[in-house]
Amino acid sequence: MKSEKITQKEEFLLKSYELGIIKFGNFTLKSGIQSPFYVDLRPLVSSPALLKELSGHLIGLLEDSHYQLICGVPYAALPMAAAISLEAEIPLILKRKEGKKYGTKKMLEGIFSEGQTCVLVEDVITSGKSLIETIEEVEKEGLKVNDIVVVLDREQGGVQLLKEKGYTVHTLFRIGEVIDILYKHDLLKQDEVVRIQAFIKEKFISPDRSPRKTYEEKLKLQNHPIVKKLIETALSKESNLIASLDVCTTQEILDLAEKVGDYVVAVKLHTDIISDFSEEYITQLKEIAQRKNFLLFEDRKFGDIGNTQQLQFEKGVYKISDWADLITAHVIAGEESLKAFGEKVGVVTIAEMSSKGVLTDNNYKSKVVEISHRAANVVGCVAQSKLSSSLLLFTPGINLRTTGDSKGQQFKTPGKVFEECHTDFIIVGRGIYTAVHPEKEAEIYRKEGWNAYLKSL
Ligand code: S5P
Repeated sequence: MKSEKITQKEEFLLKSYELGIIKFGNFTLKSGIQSPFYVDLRPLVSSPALLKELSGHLIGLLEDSHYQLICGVPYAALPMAAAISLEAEIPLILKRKEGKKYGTKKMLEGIFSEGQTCVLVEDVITSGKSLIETIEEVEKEGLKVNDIVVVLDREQGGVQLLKEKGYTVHTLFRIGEVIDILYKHDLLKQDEVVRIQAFIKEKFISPDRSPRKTYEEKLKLQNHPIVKKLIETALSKESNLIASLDVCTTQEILDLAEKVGDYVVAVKLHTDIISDFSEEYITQLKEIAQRKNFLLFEDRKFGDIGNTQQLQFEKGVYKISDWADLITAHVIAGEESLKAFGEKVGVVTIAEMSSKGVLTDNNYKSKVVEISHRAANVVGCVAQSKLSSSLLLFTPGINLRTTGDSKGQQFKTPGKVFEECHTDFIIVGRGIYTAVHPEKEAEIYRKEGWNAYLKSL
């Protein structure tokens, strides 16, 4: 041993280590990531003495916190939460992993009342995603969550994510600390320590540093016909450019569509800014779209209850459902509101906006993404940061010549969004339609976007 002083916490770790709670070697995690260590705290239930000791340590971490209830994240943390409850004499509530399909359909079991404060117990935190799900379900029942107590932090960004959301996270051990203790007690060799530390450093706050998926791979992840058409167009034109033609007369739109049509996969429109809309214009636009092989994307940003959205989509002057291949929609009115659009059109949800001071924070974005995964008609999201790879990411706020406007818009370059966010499609408005030669500028953006995509692979 390299030092004589041994704390109670260290002693606890060494005894737990003997139970096999952490193993070193090469492990493939559930996420597909190769890890040099594997942590499983479940063997602790086989030692009542250690479980009791653990609850003492965890209660110690919560010394300055106020809580009226304890809840464990299923399943591994359930016995830990129970042990804390017995030791601290504070009632436990049980969270189900799946809702009951009969009877009360409750997600939480036990006696509690709205407004009570509940501390959450987790065994290991990695990305923090399963904790966030549990917090949401507990908060949905009217309980308040301020503190979370975690036995082991794998140091992959989960604690930071929760802190950003305003929660206080108390961790008994960080993985780096565990490595240090085991090394100090000659249970790990130096080369293993170096390898593990490099892994921790590499994975920190980048749980999804996996390489981006190619358009061909993305094609296989979704079977919506619009995705197929969009990606096939992208591949055949070597373009990921969507031109946003935010001009106010039909003639300007038709002229621009002729000029930029060869370089884009879609033309995005705000039909409600057009002063002379007509069915004839739609017929002409559709003809250009077919001839030049691009899709029509109506950026209506629907944001009402399902019934109203359906009327806005199908009726009125614009009859969007008759001609749009893609539409944008907020999910502010909840998942079911998306049913208004049927399954023919490709819905792109607004998960995160490009302008300054947006209210679409990480929490909002993650809920939109979750819903978008489930909704059959959603093909992707508008966002400014990475999404899961099974959804297409559309990124507006792109400009090669300026960084913003006077009304809050913030611009990035195609290179930046492909590198940082693994964007699939860039949306360019003023960068193209205000140019002296929109067709030349469209070709520049097409090339920039395609090269940025290739570079990001
Ligand atoms: O977050 C967003 C979402 C969208 S769809 N930020 C955006 O700018 N948009 C749209 O993209 C916006 O309504 C406009 O039509 C286009 C960007 O235009 P630009 O002129 O700022 O490039």
